[in-house]
Amino acid sequence: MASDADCVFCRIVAGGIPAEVVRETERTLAFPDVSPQAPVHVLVIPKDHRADLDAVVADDPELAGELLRECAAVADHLGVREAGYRVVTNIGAQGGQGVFHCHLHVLAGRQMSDALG
Ligand code: IU
Repeated sequence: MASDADCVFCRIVAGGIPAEVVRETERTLAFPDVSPQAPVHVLVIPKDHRADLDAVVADDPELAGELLRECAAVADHLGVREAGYRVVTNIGAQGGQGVFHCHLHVLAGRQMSDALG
């Protein structure tokens, strides 16, 4: 499905919900998380609707690679790549996913704990 009218991230892609664009490619968009958990907290998403990274890897591994490259590009763009950053993606309800449109969290700007949940 290219777009889901009920999906909040599809509505951001379509421009129906405003978001500051941090980076954009033909197939990806990066914008700040509305509830930042670190000084830098950006979400990198595919523009087409995909439920999670698992679905992207299964359907379009090249896009999965592009999403990961975009995380590094966001870190570069925001000047945190050298200091270090964290990339997290939650998959499924038990994985802690709340929005069911694939997104990679890019977190930086503070020391990350070694706890992984
Ligand atoms: P999760 O991995 O699905 O749990 O993360 C969803 C994230 O989406 C969470 O950090 C929210 O703050 C964020 N978010 C957002 O940035 N804008 C929105 O309109 C909504 C959620 I709804």
